[in-house]
Amino acid sequence: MYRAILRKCTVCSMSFIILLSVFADVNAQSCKLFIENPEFRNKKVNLSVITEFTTDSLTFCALQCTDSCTCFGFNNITTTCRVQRECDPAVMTDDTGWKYYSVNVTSTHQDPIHRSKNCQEILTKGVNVSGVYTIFPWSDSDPNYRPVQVFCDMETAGGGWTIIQKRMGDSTSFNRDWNDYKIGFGSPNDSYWLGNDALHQLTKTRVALHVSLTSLKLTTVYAEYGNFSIEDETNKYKLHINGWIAGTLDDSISNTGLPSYNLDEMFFTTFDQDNDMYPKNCATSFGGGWWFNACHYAFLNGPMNSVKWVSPWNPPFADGALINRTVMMIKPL
Ligand SMILES: [Ca+2]
Repeated sequence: MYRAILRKCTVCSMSFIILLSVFADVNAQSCKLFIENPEFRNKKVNLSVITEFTTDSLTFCALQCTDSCTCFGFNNITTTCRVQRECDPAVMTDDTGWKYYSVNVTSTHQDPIHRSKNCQEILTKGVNVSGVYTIFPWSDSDPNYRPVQVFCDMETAGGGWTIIQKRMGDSTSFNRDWNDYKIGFGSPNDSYWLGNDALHQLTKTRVALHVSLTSLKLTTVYAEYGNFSIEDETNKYKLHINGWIAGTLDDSISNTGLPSYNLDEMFFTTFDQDNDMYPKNCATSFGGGWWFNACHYAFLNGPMNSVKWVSPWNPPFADGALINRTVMMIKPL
């Protein structure tokens, strides 16, 4: 189905300042490309507004431009989206932060964001704003081919990071079954797990892993590893991780000093599939899927805002009730 959608997409050019192409209207099997109108910068158009709402995602805003919409405005200061029937410069007023995008119907070249395999590719195509983007981890000849929505961090340590795990509060449970972890769950705008199948695909070539934890006092600490990969489902998404290369956190995952807590070479375990080295099931005992040994000193998927979240990253975090947010992200080396 997705391949059919792609072929219906307009082939696009990169003539102006920014291109934003989205899988708008997946159900309607169409694809739109938008071009920014520089003359509308820091202006707000005051007629023909279909809807206005708050969002921090430019992509999500673009997705709302369907049917009678020919242009939309996005204000990254007030995080406001305006979907409009038309954008008439005769009725605009000064208002800081707005950019306007129009549907492009005349372009002839390949759109740059489409078909990007990961956030690093999107960055190298000149898009350097953090946010939600669509990536294509699989080639279009692969039977698993599908677009995947991710949050790209374009700022930390040079940018180009594809976020594979993000936790922003307790709205999304991470105590999920095998299939949920296989496919992925949650929302890239909020908390999510990318999905183990996509993670396998994205780590077939060498990537770095950047893990960060933010405390309740909003202090962020991190660890970075130079080798991170996940095998496929046949091999139970076996983890390979080593090569701590930087960070304000010590290595609590690959070489902890306690062999039964080292997670390198471990299989993935969920409450409904026990592949760990513990007589019981670590995922059941600790409340989330992970590459447990027997069991762990590092576990990013525990029950948020709870003392039941044991050793998110120990030391210094022996207790998950101290954690405000977490991020795991990868980038090709
Ligand atoms: Ca077990």
